Amino acid sequence: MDGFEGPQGYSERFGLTHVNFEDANRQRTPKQSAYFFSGVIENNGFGTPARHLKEVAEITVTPRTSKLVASQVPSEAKVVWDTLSRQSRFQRHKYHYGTFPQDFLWGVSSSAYQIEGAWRADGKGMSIWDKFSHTPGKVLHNDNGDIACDSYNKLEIDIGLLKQLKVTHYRMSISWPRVLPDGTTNNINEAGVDYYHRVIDALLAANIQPQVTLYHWDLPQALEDQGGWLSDMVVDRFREYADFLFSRFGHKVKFWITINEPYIIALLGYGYGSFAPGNHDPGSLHYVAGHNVIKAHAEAWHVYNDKYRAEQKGRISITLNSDWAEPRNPYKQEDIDAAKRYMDFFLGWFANPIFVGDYNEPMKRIIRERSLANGLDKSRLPEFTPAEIERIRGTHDFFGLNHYTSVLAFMVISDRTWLESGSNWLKIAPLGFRKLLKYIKDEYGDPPILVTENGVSENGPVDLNDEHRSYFYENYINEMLKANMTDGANVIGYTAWSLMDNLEWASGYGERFGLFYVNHTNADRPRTPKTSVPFYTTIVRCNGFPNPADGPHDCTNPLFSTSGPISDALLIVSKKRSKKRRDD
Ligand code: GBH
Repeated sequence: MDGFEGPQGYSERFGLTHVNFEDANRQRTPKQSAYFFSGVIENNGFGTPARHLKEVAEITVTPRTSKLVASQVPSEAKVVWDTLSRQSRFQRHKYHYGTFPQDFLWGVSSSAYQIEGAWRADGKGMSIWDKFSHTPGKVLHNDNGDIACDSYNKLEIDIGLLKQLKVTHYRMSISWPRVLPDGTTNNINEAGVDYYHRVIDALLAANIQPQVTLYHWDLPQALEDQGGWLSDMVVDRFREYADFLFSRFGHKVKFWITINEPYIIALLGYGYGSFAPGNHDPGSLHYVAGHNVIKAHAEAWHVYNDKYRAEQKGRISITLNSDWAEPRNPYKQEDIDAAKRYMDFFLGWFANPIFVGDYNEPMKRIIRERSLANGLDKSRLPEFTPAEIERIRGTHDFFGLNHYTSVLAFMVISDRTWLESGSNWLKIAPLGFRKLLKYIKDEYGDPPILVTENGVSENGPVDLNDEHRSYFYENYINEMLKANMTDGANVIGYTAWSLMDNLEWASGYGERFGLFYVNHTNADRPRTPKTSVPFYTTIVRCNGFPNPADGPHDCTNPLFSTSGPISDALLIVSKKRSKKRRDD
């Protein structure tokens, strides 16, 4: 039991049994480990594996008996850290059998600039990414999207890929300057409009529903020349562009996403400058850009709501990206506070105005304090007027979510035991996905959540045997199943990033996220399935992970399916692979 620990006195507790030293009777309470240890003794070891696993799984975390510091986190969502982050390693890794609701949407995603190419074809205008990628030194190897995957000319082939995947949905984006070359409805490029009609028609003919993003980062350069997202003129231009798209495509498209990842648009485009348009001003201007992105989104939503919804009967929302912040020590209040702060400044920056109303309080307070301390006379974070707050609040039909990776708070680092990928920012950490989904449920009013991106990359030599991608999809999707079945998060669909290898923005063609490999040195840009294609397809066809114990399931393709969790052997292989990539 807990006892006197030499120079540490009673502050360090080694006991299987908790002792209350403030109580005259020194009351003893067994800790969870006591039950566990007695089980080991009773079984004289670990028994048969299956039996042991089941017993351990049934141990629930008992509340701590010692006093906890009162929470400084003003959020209901902290329950995610209080519960899920304190799960035992075993509970966390437990595989979950089951399938998703019958009407679950399975998809795969891409974006215009990353795949289309045809950068000057048929009257298309320039975008900020055309200009940025043609500026030497901005993109790795000076890669650009001039040809990309040449999807502009490979419609039939790409539809074939989607059929092969058996997805029900395809998330794609429309290039604004392809349909409106100068960004305004004064000049309509009908050839560009036709192209998207052909894409959408081909999808519908194949019984695949299009999920169309209006803006996936390729702003018309003509609008950037007038200030881009730093100027509020863009709000009106975006409203007109959205109105135009609904009028032309709304009878065919029932899923709209206004804007992809405002966080990246604002911070990387206008703060760090590592993405187009390359504006470097960390501290201030990204908040201005973000402010206009939020207003533009809200205007597009209102146009649809007021003018088109009744007739077209579609759904429209925004896609936000967010890491999950895991407290480095889930029993330490400081670390939980740091995790909450990370979430407020990342997901909350955009989720709060849209799902709750106005920027969140911690962001407002911290940025104001720092701005004043720096001698500014007002906060670097712009303010919404009360009318704007109301106009923006509630402009969502679902919560579009892009999620890839997690970080450890207090210090923002990743856990070094997490598997690596082809992108240095992306560590494979399925555990964060479930928690993020539960957090969104708790923090933002239990919205229907549509996962609009999730995936993993590789770099270096081509190897079509991408076990790390199958491992990633299996485990992230399994965590999503737990969020859905165990935590009650209302997840309505899942979209894998990406259909095929494509231009990974500032990383060029060097990081490959595709289910299909694209040879970018071959003029035909041939597409070849990686081994993850049948793997993902099996999950789609099975609508999750039916328990093999319930008997054989038609959905599992005998050639490629695994009958349960991917084996540890495979895990080791992909560890080796990432080490090899580092050595290369
Ligand atoms: C998504 O962003 C994008 O929507 C999609 O277009 C993209 O292909 C996909 O992810 C994969 O990256 O250059 O090292 O500074 C996810 C958020 C934003 C993560 C940019 C990587 C660049 C890191 N991404 N970030 S770095």
